[in-house]
Amino acid sequence: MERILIIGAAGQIGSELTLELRKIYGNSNVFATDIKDAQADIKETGPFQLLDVMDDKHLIHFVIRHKITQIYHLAAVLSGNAEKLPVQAWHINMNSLMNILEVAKLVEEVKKIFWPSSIAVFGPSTPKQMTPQVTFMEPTTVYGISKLAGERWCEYYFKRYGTDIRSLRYPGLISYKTEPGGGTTDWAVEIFFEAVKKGKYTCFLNENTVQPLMFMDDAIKATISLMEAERSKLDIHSAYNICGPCLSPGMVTDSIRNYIPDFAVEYKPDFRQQIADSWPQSVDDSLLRKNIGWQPGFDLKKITEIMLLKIREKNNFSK
Ligand code: AKB
Repeated sequence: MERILIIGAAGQIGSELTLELRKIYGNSNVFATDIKDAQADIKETGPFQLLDVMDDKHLIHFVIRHKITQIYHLAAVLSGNAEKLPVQAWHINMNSLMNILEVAKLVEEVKKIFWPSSIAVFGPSTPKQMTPQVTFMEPTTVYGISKLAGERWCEYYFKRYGTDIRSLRYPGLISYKTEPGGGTTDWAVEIFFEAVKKGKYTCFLNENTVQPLMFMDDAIKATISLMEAERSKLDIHSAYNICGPCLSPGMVTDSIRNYIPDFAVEYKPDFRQQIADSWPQSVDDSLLRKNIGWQPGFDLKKITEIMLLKIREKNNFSK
């Protein structure tokens, strides 16, 4: 029987992944934790506890006490926020991962770990279109450097200690349940919320900046499939490329205008423009497709319909 620990259960991915994992493994077997309070559905459907992944002693006690067999470590300082406090962001992103890797090494019952990487591992010298799985990686952001170092550490623990760590280089994730905070792809969520709430949006990237994105349901499906895949089928023990639709703010604006014709968008690029310009515009995820049969199910049209509908429901807007 699996007993799963989620770190970062109140965040954008955790708030949805926790509920999906509870459906599969049973509510009482999925332990949601975060350093902040979680949404009511997370607390009402199963165990929730405040836990700081930086506190290694508390972490290892928690894992032993609850007989944890799998850990999903989702907590991180994202790209935009990390540039504001680089040393602190490095400390949090790296030391939290090292704490998890050490727990997995020391506690025999822990069999598998999921830790997200990101398209931020790539940099200006990386080919921008259909970025290959293995390529130049010279990230210029502290978040990207921490994710790339994290990938190397994951592979190191796999080779040296046999630790079973699985990871995806997530693109920007689009979701309506919990908004992201401090990333360079946050516009792809904000734009839908502002369209519904205000009918206008000021975008921090320029109109034609294309970024690899993905709808949250696809990200959750890929994550669980990767974790359930037979280890012998996996060629990668650092992190797999993964990609959904590749979109610019202009393309998303046009799609929203099919439903809200007078939606007004202004472009005021800030420091995140330079980060976006250093990242890929599309990513080759053929190895993940081959290894676990991955395929995205949501294109821009579907994403727009669902986002607008769900945000209206959430805000009790009838328009
Ligand atoms: C960010 O923008 O920092 C994240 C990411 C692509 O990892 N959404």
